[in-house]
Amino acid sequence: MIHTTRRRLALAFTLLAASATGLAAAESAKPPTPEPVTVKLTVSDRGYEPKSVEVPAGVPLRLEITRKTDDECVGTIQSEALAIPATVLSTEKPTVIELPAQKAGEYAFACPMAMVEGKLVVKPAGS
Ligand SMILES: [Cu+2]
Repeated sequence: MIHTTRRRLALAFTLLAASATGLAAAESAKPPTPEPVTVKLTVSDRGYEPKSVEVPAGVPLRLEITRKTDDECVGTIQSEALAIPATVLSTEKPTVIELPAQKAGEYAFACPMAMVEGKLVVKPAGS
């Protein structure tokens, strides 16, 4: 009797191990998440530099924004198109804003009063 129970347990463990292996295989078969593309921007009272940046579609983006102005409004960035809420930029070090992969198109960003404006031009992959 005990012997049978042990066998059943052993079988259960074997099945468990097999399904875990199957899961691991499915996991590694998934395409790797692409590395984010870093976009470096500077904002001063003259505006964003560069004013327009081309990035590839379908890869996460990492905005690194250096603030060179004490102006409170210009020192704040927001974008409805990119779903960036009003974000006060650091004057000490670049502010990093992570964005998910975007579809091809143009995405504007600006300070809250739109005194300075810039845009991301997202190009279809392979173009
Ligand atoms: Cu402004």
